[in-house]
Amino acid sequence: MTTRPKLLFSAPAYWLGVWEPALGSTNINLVVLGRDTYDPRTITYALSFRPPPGLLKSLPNLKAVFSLGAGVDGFLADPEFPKTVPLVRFVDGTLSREMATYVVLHVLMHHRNQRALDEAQRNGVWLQSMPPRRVEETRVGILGLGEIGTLCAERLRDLGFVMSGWSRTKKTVDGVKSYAGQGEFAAFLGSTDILVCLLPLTSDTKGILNAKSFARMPKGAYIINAARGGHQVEKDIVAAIDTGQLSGATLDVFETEPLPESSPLWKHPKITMTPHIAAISEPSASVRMVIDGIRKFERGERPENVVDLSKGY
Ligand code: NDP
Ligand code: OXD
Repeated sequence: MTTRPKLLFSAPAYWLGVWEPALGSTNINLVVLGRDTYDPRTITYALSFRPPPGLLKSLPNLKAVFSLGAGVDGFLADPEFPKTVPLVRFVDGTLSREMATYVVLHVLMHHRNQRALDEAQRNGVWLQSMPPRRVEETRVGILGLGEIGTLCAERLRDLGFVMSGWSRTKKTVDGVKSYAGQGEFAAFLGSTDILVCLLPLTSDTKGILNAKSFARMPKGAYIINAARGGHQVEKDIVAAIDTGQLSGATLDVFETEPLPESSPLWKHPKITMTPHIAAISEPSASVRMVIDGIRKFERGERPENVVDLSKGY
């Protein structure tokens, strides 16, 4: 008799409304952390976003771990993460498209001076002295030309922006200039008016949005961070805006989430913030990924999007 795969679910409870019925029609047994009692030895798969540290190590027969999100830093932050167990991250067209919508919106809000126009409207001012710059004269640089960064670059390129991207390895994306590695980082920043961070958070990328990086950008550059709060040094962002080195920032992610009440970012007139909602994984797509992944592992195959732990993404 073959044993049924047992999936430990450690995620927000509101997701269960989708997961329970979907898994009910499969042979996968769902065990909900905090709700169900379980013998750790019986768990063969786990699903989470930021698992409690030590949880995964306590499951000796784990065959694989699935991430509810694209970023897996929440798993790798656990010093006891079992490094021999495959970790599968969420890659999906819906997620990339939602991210692209967010990025295009915030690039255009800045590029078209929309915030100043809104304020002028509220003050009853007919503000014609602030025509938008031309897209052909505005350079947008994407940090991280992966699944999400590439789609964002293509969408912005199609709007006419001058596009470039920075990644570890060189890329060939039509109409997007590729910069790669530390050696080309300064040149990339120097030719970027609007910088969009879509990197994974790793030891190499931590704190990359800092005073030194801003100083390499043209005066008045703008930044958008929709990746992870660990990429940004918030005090450096505020200082760079206050000196005019940066003209502003849109931040979806923060060093501490939820953003503490005491943070100066809440009320800063040149900072737009959103509460880590640039894109939310579509539950039914992630259910499909997990069912398909478990079937593959059970057949001795390897699904796509297994994280390379030596790179950390
Ligand atoms: P990918 O792994 O597909 O792409 C990552 C990109 O970053 C690759 O191009 C990679 O280069 C590049 N990169 C990684 N490390 C370095 C480095 N040290 N130097 C230069 N380039 C580097 O990831 P995704 O596009 O799927 O996701 C990106 C991130 O977006 C996630 O990790 C997550 O943090 C964030 N995210 C945020 C969401 C939100 O709601 N705010 C929602 C979804 C994702 P190479 O290609 O050469 O390997
Ligand atoms: C992700 C996220 O990584 O939502 O997918 O942040």
